[in-house]
Amino acid sequence: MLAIEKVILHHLVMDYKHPFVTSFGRVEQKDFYIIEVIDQDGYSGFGETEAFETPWYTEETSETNRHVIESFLVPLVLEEEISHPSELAQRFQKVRRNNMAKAAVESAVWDLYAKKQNKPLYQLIGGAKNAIDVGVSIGLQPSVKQLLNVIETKLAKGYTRVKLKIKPGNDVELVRAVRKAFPEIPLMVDANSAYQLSDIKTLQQLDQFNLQMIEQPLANDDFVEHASLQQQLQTPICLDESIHTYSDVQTAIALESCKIINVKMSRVGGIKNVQDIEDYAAKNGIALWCGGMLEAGVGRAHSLAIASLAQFTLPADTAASENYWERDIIQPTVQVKNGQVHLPEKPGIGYEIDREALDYFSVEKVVIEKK
Ligand code: OSB
Ligand code: MG
Repeated sequence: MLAIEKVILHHLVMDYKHPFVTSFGRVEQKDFYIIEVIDQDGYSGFGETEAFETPWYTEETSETNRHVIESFLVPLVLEEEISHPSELAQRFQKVRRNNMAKAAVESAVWDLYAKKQNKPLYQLIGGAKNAIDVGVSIGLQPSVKQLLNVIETKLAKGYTRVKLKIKPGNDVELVRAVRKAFPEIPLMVDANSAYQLSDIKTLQQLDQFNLQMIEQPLANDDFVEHASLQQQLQTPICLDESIHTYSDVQTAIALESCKIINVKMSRVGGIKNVQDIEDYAAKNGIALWCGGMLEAGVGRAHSLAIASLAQFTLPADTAASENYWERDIIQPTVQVKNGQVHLPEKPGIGYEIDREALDYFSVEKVVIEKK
């Protein structure tokens, strides 16, 4: 039994080394919370809020995460003991949506539980491998020349697949230039919902570039239109923003809206929901892979754990710490060698929290104790 006695919200602000630009906007810093859950025996588990400061990617923001966690989720965690972290998804169901808030707390409890079991989290959740193939997601660049340079640097670091962000006006010719410079690399594109079905002529032109997939071309609730687009495209469609729940996965598979799903632990509300989705995807032969939220080290460690599940067969967007940060908040930091991250074998997320770094980036600390 876990009896959580105290929850600390470490409010941090960290600057990215480089701004990350997508079709929906630009991210320059991460203003977020590390959730620390502490139990009666003094063990700590850690989770990370992954919403951005603006609601362009999903409806959640860092501030809504804090509100929902502080006012609703922490009381639900403190009110009753927990026999297993997989119970929390059910306990949190009375709070509608707010998946990123739920995931931050739920994943912290999984870390705590795994530490008490003295097991690496990836093993506890049934991970099937201890080395993760890693690709890199590259934001929109000011020019094609700069983009080609960035790709060159990333390939030199060993990443096994390159993902390009696209948007209307920065698509066919951009991908053509990249393909010309790098004819053989595993390549994919991500539109972050920037297109409509009426843009089909443009999207069909991407079929000539041998892309692994095109991620989220249409709006986040366009299951029917994605299905129609997929019928008229050779390139597999991968859904990202559309998938928030198990039933979204059922809908996407039933309608044939995609062939591949990008799973983010935070977007689907935690690790238990990832396990359920993985189970369903395996039964239905849908390939999964682990996406990224430009997380700091704690969220990234959780992402890497889910990327170890058997149905996650394509390279993850879990680049190394140094891809984002001058200084990360875990020790060791995430390293990519020969295109892979080797999962740490220590208990829980397997990376230590760098308490000095946590203090360095901290702007506020909210402590909530069991009454
Ligand atoms: O669509 O996967 C996405 C970054 C911010 C918001 C959405 C997305 C992304 C990425 C980067 O593609 C993934 C990463 O490097 O963490
Ligand atoms: Mg995406």
